Amino acid sequence: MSEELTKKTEDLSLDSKQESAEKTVFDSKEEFTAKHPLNHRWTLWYTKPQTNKSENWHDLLKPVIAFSSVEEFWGIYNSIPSANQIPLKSDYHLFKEGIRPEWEDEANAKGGKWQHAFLKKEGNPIINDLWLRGLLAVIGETIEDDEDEVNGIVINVRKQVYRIGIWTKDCDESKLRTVGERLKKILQLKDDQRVEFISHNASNQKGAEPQIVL
Ligand code: MGP
Repeated sequence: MSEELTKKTEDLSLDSKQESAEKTVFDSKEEFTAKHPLNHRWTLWYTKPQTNKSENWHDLLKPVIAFSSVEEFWGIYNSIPSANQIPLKSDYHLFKEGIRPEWEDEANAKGGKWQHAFLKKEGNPIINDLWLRGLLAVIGETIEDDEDEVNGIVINVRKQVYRIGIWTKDCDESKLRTVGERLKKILQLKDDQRVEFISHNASNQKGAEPQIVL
């Protein structure tokens, strides 16, 4: 029995000379340093909480770093504070390079956002995992088909909620449904939990109602 086990263990050896062993990036110096490019280059932004009333939105929002490969993404993700570690009233935004995470940017001006707010009092959402799932769906571009509708993703950390939103280029319902449906899956929402779409035009007005609810 133990001989058989030893044989099986040998067969599983990571020795790169063995035909049967699966090759990994560790087998080659060149592949070890290879980077896997993303379709787009992305910029991570951070909005810090206001510490005095004279600071406006533009003073608080800053780009942190840009990246264009899977490896750079993981390097950055693993070295920044996670979503549940950043202070209340702060946000992370991940947007295609060249698009500022603001309503005013021309790529956002005619668009809006799909979002879901996780109420903290309704339980402790696995927010770091859900945010990571959102980031991966955006940079891997699995959140949509070929529409190129998605500009970025945002998490707002607030006293009572974590809010995750996908910002889109347009408000055209036919193009947006897929993104909304996928966001619902990515955030692992139950049937009775909703994602809401609200145009940026409307989010500027207090008490505005969402245009689409899924
Ligand atoms: P918010 O953080 O998106 O909403 O916007 P929240 O969390 O519901 O707000 P809070 O009031 O409960 O904290 C908060 C405020 O930030 C808005 O009322 C605007 O003053 C400012 N703001 C937010 N965004 C996304 C923008 C933007 O794109 N452009 C500008 N100019 N201001 C913004």
